[in-house]
Amino acid sequence: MLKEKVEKALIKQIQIEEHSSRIYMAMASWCDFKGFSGAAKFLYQHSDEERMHMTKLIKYVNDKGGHALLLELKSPEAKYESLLDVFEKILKHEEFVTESINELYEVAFNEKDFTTAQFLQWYIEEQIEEESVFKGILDKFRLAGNERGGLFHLDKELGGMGSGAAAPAAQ
Ligand code: OFO
Repeated sequence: MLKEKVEKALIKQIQIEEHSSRIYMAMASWCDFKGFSGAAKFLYQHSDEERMHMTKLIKYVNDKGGHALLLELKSPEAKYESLLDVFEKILKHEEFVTESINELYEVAFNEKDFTTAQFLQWYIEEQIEEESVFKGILDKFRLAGNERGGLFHLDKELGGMGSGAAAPAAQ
């Protein structure tokens, strides 16, 4: 049985993962609208992955005797200055998610819930991988500069990339 404090912290993380999925969906939609079809494809896929992260947490909470509730979500931002702006915001958001996973891990550990701490290892590794993928993409932006041709190739490359993380088994 999950301790109340741990259950509450897991539910907050469910909200964050669901919100991440919506943020990336909104970004994918903006890219699609602006004609960045490669980036749109990459971000639609990334949105699906965040949804899987949410589902994995929901199933875990319910399996452990808790009740995984879905909390209210804010509307994601709908307009971006540029494709670079989109990817800078993604990295910032992922850094926020990493912090939140670390805090959740701390709650589980302090409550001596080592099963949950173990479960969260997957998310810790996932965040390392995602931050590295998005830092790599921002490096490519720097190399491409502001030229139209560079941006065109970058968009094409994004369309051929997986979004960086293997989809988790939704237990
Ligand atoms: Fe859920 O992995 Fe990023 O945010």
